[in-house]
Amino acid sequence: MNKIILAALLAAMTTAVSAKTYTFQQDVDGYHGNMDVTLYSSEPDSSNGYEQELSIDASDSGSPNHVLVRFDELFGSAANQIKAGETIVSATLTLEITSAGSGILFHDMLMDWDSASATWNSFDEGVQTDGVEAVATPFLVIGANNGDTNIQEGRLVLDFTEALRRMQAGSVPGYGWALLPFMPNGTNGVDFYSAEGFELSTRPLLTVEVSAVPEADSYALMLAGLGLTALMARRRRV
Ligand SMILES: [Ca+2]
Ligand SMILES: [Ca+2]
Ligand SMILES: [Ca+2]
Repeated sequence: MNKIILAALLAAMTTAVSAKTYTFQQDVDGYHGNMDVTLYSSEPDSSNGYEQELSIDASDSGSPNHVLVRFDELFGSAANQIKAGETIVSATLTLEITSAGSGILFHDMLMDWDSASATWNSFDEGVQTDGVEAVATPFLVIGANNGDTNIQEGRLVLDFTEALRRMQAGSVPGYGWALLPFMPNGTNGVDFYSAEGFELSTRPLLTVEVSAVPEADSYALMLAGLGLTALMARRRRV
């Protein structure tokens, strides 16, 4: 193959790969797929999906709290959805922490749930990391197993690149994440604004950067162009 043509083709392909950033935040730009709820062992049958803040705590006045968070409708063909064939370059989850505290262990959920009905008892003593309700190993751990202020108030940005890649690959069912306290000493609760946070800008924010590769037909078009160029080059030589 002619080296100049090859260089031109590679340049065209490189230009065609473009970066794009999607953001998902409840009720912002038409997105409504974020759900979250605190499961209180102290109120085992009450559903609290409407609350403006969520709380992860090993001992909230003696009783643990678990939190569930999920983002649905991330993948699809709509303008503000991650398309098939787009490669996830990076992803972050931003939380607005309202009560500093011990820490959080993040686990992929394996059991389906809804924020309108999930309770401590509907999950049978909250969420177990048993490979049935949630994946055993946390994919992200922040803070420490003590009652200190390890997580500060304010904006917390977490690397969720692999979490989003697992969702896109379908290696997790897409039921979001369990946010669990360190047991038994994570007694300083970490609170943050929920999908119902009064100010939209304080709600959980998922930011996903992708690189978009050209569709198969645009490659075909480029190859057809290349073939034509090669043919013309050969004719000129005769
Ligand atoms: Ca909620
Ligand atoms: Ca359970
Ligand atoms: Ca606290």
